[in-house]
Amino acid sequence: MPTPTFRAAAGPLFACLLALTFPALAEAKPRSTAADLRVVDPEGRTLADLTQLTGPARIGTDPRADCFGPGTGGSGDEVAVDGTSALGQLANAGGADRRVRRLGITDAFDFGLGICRIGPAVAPSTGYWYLKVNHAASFTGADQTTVRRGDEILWYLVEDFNDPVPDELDLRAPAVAEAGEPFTVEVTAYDDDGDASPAAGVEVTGADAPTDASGRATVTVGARTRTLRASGAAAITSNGVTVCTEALRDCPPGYARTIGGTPRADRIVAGRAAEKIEAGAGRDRIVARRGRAADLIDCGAGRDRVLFARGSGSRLRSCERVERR
Ligand SMILES: [Ca+2]
Ligand SMILES: [Ca+2]
Repeated sequence: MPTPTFRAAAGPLFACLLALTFPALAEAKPRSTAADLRVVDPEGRTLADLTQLTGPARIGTDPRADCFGPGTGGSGDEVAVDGTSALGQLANAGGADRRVRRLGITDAFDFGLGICRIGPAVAPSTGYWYLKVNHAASFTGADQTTVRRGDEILWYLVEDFNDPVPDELDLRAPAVAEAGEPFTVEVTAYDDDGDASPAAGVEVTGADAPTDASGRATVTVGARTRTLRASGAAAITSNGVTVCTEALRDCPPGYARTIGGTPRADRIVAGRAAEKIEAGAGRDRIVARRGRAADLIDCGAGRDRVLFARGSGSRLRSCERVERR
């Protein structure tokens, strides 16, 4: 039986002891920050793939979360989760993506919270939720793994801890392409340590053949938009890249990426792509003035302020104060 989300005994326990012994070394004030989040189940289904702000959360532990063995279910008590942690990010993601809203967490262990369920995917007694930060395995529990701005967080449900951990696929593709015209995409495989290599022989949505030895494939998209992913046997399905085949100004607002806020006041800065922003409750401030792509901005409850580019075609909802520049 593995310890909750931990990969080895000495490393996490040591890290845990350090954290307990030297709390002053921990980052001072928790602050909301944006990082990428992806959750993939063993069938290769993507349960979440967005940019999600971190933030403090309270999670009800679940007596049925006993994937670590009989008697390891949660107490049913609510626990406070550090906002800068991977678990804090995950708990907030449920606001923007209902597929990962339900979490099965146990507080049966002294050294950290254990995770059995994310959305519909439940760890069997032989498996565990594998957590990677910037493509490398995390050796601390999810409630102790710090998420920093721009990090790439990946959760993958390993069904059998006796099997080698699959490589993670990472897809690079353009956000716009000519309809019916072939273009090149590139797939990288990251191992458990985060070491990168070209992903040869994997499938990519819309590709005429699997990737070559350099990890490249030729893809053609006929529809207005199509989400591409790379997948392969014994590999963790890649991030999705949605390609639009029209001029950027005619592409659907928010098609390229979702950014999820927290129920508190957030400062959300959109990039150049067409982003769908779900700010959530709280007094949010949203800055979306970069690029010409149209964003889809839901400011949510609370008195929110948005600054966006004139002529971008962005669509707004529940935004009380609007400035165009
Ligand atoms: Ca918010
Ligand atoms: Ca509002």
